[in-house]
Amino acid sequence: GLGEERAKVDRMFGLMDQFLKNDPITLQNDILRHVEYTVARSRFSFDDFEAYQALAHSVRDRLIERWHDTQVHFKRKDPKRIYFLSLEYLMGRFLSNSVINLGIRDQYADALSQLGFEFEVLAEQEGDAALGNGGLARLSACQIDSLATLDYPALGYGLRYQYGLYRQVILDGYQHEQPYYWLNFGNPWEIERIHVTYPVKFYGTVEEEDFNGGKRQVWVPKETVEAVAYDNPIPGYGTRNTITLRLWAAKPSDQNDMESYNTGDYIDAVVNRRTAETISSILYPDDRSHQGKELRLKQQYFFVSASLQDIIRRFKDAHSNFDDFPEKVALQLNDTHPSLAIVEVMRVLIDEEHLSWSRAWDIVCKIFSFTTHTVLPEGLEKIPVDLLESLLPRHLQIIYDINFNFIEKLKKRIGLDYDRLSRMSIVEEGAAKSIRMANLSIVCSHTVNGVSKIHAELLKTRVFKDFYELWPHKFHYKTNGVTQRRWIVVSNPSLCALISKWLGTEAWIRNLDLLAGLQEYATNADLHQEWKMVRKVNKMRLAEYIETMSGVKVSVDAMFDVQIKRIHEYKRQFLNILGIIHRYDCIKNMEKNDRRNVVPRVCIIGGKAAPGYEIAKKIIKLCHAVAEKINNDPDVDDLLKLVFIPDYNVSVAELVIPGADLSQHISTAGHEASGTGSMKFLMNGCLLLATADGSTIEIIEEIGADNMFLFGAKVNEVPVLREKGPALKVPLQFARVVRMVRNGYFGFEDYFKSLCDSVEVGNDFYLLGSDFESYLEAQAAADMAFVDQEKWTQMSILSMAGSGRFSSDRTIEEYAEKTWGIEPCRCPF
Ligand code: Z16
Repeated sequence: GLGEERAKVDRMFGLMDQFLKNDPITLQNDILRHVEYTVARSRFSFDDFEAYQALAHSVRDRLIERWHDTQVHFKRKDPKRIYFLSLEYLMGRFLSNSVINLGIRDQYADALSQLGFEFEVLAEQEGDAALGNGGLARLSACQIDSLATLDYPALGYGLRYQYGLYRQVILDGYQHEQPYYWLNFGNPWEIERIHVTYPVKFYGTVEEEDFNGGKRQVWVPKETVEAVAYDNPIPGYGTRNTITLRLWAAKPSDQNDMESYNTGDYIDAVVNRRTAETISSILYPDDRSHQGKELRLKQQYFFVSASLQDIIRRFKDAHSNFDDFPEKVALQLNDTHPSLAIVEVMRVLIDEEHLSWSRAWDIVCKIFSFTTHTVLPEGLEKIPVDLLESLLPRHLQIIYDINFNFIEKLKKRIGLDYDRLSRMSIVEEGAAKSIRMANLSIVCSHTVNGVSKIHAELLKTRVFKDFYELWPHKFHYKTNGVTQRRWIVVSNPSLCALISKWLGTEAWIRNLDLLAGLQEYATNADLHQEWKMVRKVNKMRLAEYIETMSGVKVSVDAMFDVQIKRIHEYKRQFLNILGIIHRYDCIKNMEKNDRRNVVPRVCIIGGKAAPGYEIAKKIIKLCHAVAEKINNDPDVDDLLKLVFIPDYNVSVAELVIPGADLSQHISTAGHEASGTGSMKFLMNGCLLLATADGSTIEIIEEIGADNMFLFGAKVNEVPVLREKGPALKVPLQFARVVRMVRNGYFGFEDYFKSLCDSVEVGNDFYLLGSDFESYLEAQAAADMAFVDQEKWTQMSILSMAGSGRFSSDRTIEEYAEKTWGIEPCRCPF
């Protein structure tokens, strides 16, 4: 019986130690064994990539061991679990992060060097796991790392796209997208679970059926696709806990086509089966526009249905009463992308588990929490009703019922204010009826979180004002954070060593607040010297990369000024480029003698544009056109360089961020929900040039405005400025640099016309013109500070020392305590 089983597991736990040893000899044997038997190359002859593969498999074995122990432990303790639902994860490379979190990086490095290999070189063989677009997806990855490190009983669910985010290739300065078929060379970091599969159904009709003397609705689906689990073990740092990131892949199901086989249509039937796989094959590359495509809706439901079957199966293994569900299960919706989960839980509880509507609704209202990542209305997802009706007819009915109940209750609270009722309705009426996924998520979640303080303010006063007034208790925020394991320990090993040396401990890797201990050394001459050394080495590495990627030679004595993030009008890369043009123009118009006073700069821009986002693509082209002119102008020489780094992704970020002196976060105030890039730069001692937007506002509170270069209109000034329209004051210098672009100074004047139009007075929605003067002032202040290297170094140290609050560990602890109600569950040993 159960008791016996328990006793057996207890006995095994007692006996268990690590099976796998980590001394250099064992590791060498292990790697060579994998070369020969896993990679199937001769152990006397293999190249760097094959060495990487063998090394990865050796690490994988160690991950699996701890992962098994953690799963057994969770199962025995049966704690309340957090299920993190996200359609996107930007994990980047696994190797370095894994060995560091496992605590065996140095052992591997030793073992490899005795075999004649360098760990770093092999680590670079790995391609990024790029199953997401931008900040939202990288946030999921950072949070997963924190969930593992803090011992939370967590499981992340996602989709195993075969095509990750496209590879950006630049031809003649234009962006081209190439498919990124990342599984080409195998993926040692996942474990295919051929027995963990669930059928996912689509289409069909809803029929009425007799039931218990009454009637009930049943869904008769028409198509079935099989979901197969791929588990990615996620090791925590400084703990044995290793949690699961479970990604679903779509496979054809045998339930569909029995009939066609019988009718002799064998070939067509087999060809048709393959279309099932397209569901999980491609990541949508738009980070916020939603086109209402059927395939996207299929992906969302496929994801939701498989994850919930898995969650409910796990619950039922140990429990028989669904009233206990909220004590064991918390579901986190990462944006609205997985919000069909709400409807699916209702459907399963009512139609399959035969709970009453009100019991099911009670449960739903206790388990979901929702985090939103935007303030832009175009970022809010809507699903066309006719799409839902054909793909998921029963779900549409349930949404209507939820909405009906909601609106009836609402009428009792607010009366017949039809404007407000229609704004708050889950269903948007109109020519093309649609479902507002944000409204659905708010109505059915117990908590709605924003991602920074200002973001939550905007949600409460603008975007979701109506809902806030109805349910003020639901609205909260958890300021985003990033993991210091990847963004310092993995990506900046020399800074990591320096911090540990000066703090006299490595404890900051699990408790980032300890960085504040460096504040007292901010003017220490020895620290300054070591600090500058570390920074210089990182800049040299970046300079080398720039030269190989773009052929441009840059001086490491120049200020490295970086803006890397998705290309968006609201992020204002165009403002950055216009500032660079202004700088160029000034240098050109200067007396030769005065040029000695110019602070040399290397301006670095990188980022992807959504394939259909015309203006964003023009910004990329402009960057190249301007770079071409500046970089080849002998008048300018080393005083100014501009480089575009192609194919920006997680591993490029790991290389660029440690080498940056200054980074730009210059969104129009009120548009960046949080921004997480700034936190990574801060941790690496890079100074920020920024607007008071998103989490920058909280960064100011931590490190002080004196240690940053702030500029631009404030959140509350933006609507006032927009109000002014054509009467808005714009500096002459701005008109001048825009005119240079417009008149073909950099060529391609026809192509750049619409870009220039977008910032003309009266049309300048993102207020580039009205912020320009103050932007130039902030840039001048940065130049001034850079000249005084002691001052700069002090600001740099204080930036890093003040970054403790922006660890995702802090974010996750807040979620765990305030939103999810979960506790750590630490695997023994
Ligand atoms: C995304 O990356 C974000 C918002 C959104 O609606 C869609 C995508 Cl793909 C970003 C925000 O723009 C950024 O401010 C924030 O830091 C990030 O999500 C994580 O919360």
